[in-house]
Amino acid sequence: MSFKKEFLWGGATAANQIEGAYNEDGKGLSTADVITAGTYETPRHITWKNPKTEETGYSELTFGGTRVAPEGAQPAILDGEYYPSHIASDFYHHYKEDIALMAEMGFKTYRMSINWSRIFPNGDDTKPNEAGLEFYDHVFDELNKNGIEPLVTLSHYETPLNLAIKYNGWASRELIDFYVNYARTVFNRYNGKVKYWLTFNEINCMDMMPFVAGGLVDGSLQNRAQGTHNQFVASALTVKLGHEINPDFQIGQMLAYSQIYALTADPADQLKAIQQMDDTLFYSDVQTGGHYPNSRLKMYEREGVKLDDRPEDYELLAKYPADFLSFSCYTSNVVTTHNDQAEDAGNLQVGVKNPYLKASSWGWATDPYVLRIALKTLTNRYHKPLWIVENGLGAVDEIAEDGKIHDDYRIEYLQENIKSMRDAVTIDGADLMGYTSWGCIDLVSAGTGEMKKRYGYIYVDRDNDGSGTLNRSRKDSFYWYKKVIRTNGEDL
Ligand code: BGP
Repeated sequence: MSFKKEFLWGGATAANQIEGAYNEDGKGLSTADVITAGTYETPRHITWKNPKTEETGYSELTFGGTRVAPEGAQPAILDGEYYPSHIASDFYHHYKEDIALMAEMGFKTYRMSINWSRIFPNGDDTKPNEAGLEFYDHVFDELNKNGIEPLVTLSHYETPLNLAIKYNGWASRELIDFYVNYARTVFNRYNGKVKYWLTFNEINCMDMMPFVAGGLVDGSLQNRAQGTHNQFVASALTVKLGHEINPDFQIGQMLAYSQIYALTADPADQLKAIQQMDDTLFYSDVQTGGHYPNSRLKMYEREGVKLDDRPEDYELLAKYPADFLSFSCYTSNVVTTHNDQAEDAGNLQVGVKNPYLKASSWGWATDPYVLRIALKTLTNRYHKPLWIVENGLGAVDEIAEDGKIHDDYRIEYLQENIKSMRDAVTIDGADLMGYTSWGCIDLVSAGTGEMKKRYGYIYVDRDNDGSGTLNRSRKDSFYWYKKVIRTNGEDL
């Protein structure tokens, strides 16, 4: 037997990419709701409206320490542009049907996020929005009825927009209290319904997408460093709080893991690869060990970054590490100092083309060893239980003449990746809690805002421009994954 009996097989999504219903039942706007082109970039402007005076306006997104919108104004959607998150896959109205399909596949767990802006529409409200809380009651009840254990991300690119506009997002220490208050509200409300939690999705992504991941209107290095520090502290406080509310809660940290290889044996390339891995692992180093590595402190010193920190921050970090370390991992990347030998990988991630690997249409290389290497690296460095909470292939799916989707390319990717993960467990002894592949139901891509970059076992009839019936159907990979779960990963 390769995987433990209670291994948690399932799939993963995020509220802003699947739910839709962006302004229903009292929900406020989140950072994701104002991304039109669906890129990680900060939008050019934010629109606002004063509910009392009806005055509306646009504000250029530059944040000079003052409010972007006038006092009393609220973020608002004013024009007719297309925002992918607004309807997305409409899980908000299809959740029963979707959970039934997950149950049919045999899911043991479902990773989802609570949309912070559904619970606290402005982020700094004194009272939560009851209708938002009720929606997740229904979702968790439905999951529990179907024997599916929820794994809930508290923050997955859903920072209330008001917090971005008013406080420059996570650059402000005030966000720590708002977030912990939100965590307290949902921990108390769903105590008994949810056991597994994640504090911040891909905590290391603030550098790449400061607005979406950190609510930073001004994403300078200083603000990104401070935003990250504030999220570390908020995460530790949340672990402390969660265990006080229910000692059985399992609260994890979450890292975007991409393996970096050196293109050549030139030590300069090797050093570059090590340095980039250190940049990624800095986040889990702090969240696990409680202190900043010297190389990071030196970099801050060189760049003139000054953290607004307190001695008690570090006590908290050391005392309340997460219970487990979860991570996303899709691909690997290559770096080199030899520009003449480098061929652009053509993807969102840093890097150079790997001559040994084939890549997806979006340039993400399929690496049959990456999960094993990731699990080995994280095990050796942290000795913690691990959970792969995102992995998968984004691809264009065509409907064949028989009306079905024959996604053998997806099955092939997943077979290679699950084999690699199985080797990490059986050969290297990684302590792996579960595997939730990304986008088990087709959803909006975070990187491009497209629907056509699909990851799902379940097809959703919706196109890039927002057309489509939203009907669900089973792809070939649906039946394949069902078999994988039934045999606990033995029959791939
Ligand atoms: C991760 C995010 C997810 C998801 C995934 C795939 O970074 O946590 O939200 O979207 O990447 O990326 P993309 O949607 O760009 O294909």
